[in-house]
Amino acid sequence: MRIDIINGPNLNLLGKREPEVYGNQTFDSFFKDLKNDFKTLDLHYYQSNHEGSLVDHIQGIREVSNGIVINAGAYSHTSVAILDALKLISSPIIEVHISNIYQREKFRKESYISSIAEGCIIGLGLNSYKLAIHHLIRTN
Ligand code: CA2
Repeated sequence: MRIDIINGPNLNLLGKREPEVYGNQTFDSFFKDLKNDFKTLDLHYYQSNHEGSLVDHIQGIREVSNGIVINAGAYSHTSVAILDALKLISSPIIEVHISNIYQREKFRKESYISSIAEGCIIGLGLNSYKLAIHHLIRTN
């Protein structure tokens, strides 16, 4: 089973800035832990700060991915282009956020991606990703 984790802008800074909001583990270190926890999965990770690159990546994995875990970062709240790319995916999509976007500024409370996600896991730190993967394994 192939699962693709996709992170949007600024998530490359995880563990390096704002630890009070986003924790102190880098995503690279977390991804190593994930690969160890889910040894039987074909787990892939992609991060970009660029909207078009994220769209290209989503199009590229369309026919090979069995499940997508996406944190589009700030693009969650703005990007119709990423929404449209995700709409072309037939495998399940889980939206995740590290912080609880409902406890933050008003502009973070809406996500374009939520409308097409099978489910959303929000505010549980990096554990949001792990729970999403557990769900994909159990249900698909
Ligand atoms: O809580 C989340 O996962 C967010 O998707 C993170 C985005 C934010 O724009 C969303 O509203 C909620 C921002 C990611 C910024 O990541 C940083 C990580 C470390 C230091 C600075 C920024």
